[in-house]
Amino acid sequence: MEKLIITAALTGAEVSKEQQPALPVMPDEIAAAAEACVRAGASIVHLHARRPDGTPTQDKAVYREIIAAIRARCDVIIQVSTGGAVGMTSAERLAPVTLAPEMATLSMGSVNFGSDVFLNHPADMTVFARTMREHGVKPELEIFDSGMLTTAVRWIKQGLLDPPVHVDLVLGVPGAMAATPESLMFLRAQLPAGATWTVAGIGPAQLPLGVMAILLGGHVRVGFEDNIFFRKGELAVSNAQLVARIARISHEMERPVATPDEARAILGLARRLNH
Ligand code: KMH
Ligand code: ZN
Repeated sequence: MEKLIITAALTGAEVSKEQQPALPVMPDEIAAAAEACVRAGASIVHLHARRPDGTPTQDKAVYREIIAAIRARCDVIIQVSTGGAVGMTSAERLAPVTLAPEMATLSMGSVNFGSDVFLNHPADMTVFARTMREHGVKPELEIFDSGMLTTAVRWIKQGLLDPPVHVDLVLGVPGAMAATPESLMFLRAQLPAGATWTVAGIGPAQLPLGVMAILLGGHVRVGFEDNIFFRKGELAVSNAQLVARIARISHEMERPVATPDEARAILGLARRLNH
């Protein structure tokens, strides 16, 4: 089994400092959190930007500042969000891809998202995929429901995505696929040939689905974007605390954790000279 890639989803677009006082929001906070997560075993950081007042933004200048601050502190695979926040335009969402990070997310369809709708029109999605290809950015395909995986398989056949793809199975968003072992097994059975995959369990599902992924040969995403608690009723003290627990469990299961360079090799990323 290949080494475990841990992604730290540090900030997200929805969680507030009121809900999680340790949420990193400003570029230097995000960079410090990224470094702590790398020390704990993360090899990818999934980034969302915020304005100083905490509201989400896809402003390229803010992403540039965050990425520079992270690179000044540590080596890690930078993955920017193109999901942004519900209601943003597709042009806004796409902006950080033009900074040519190593990876970016690509949502593979529309879905109810709590009391909102997370819209991903196929025409916009194809522009996202094409732009990532043009900038040498590897997409991580965000799969919130099973039809999105079917779309991914179709898009590979149509030449819109380059195999082998990397997939993130996001389970437990209210309105999308449930965070159950059965959901995970069902999706895993339909992965495109050669795909690498990670699991992002939402809320209390983060730990059990992460443990399943360790056992099944998948990879794991943790962090405040998806879950702010360490255990029931107890807030996590940091993103790194959540990373460290997954790394610890993986080590106990005799599955070593990948360094950023090892994760690059697993994901087929060419190391960039400016890292
Ligand atoms: N904030 C969600 C609406 C992504 O980063 O690509 C979408 C999201 C997915 O967070
Ligand atoms: Zn995200």
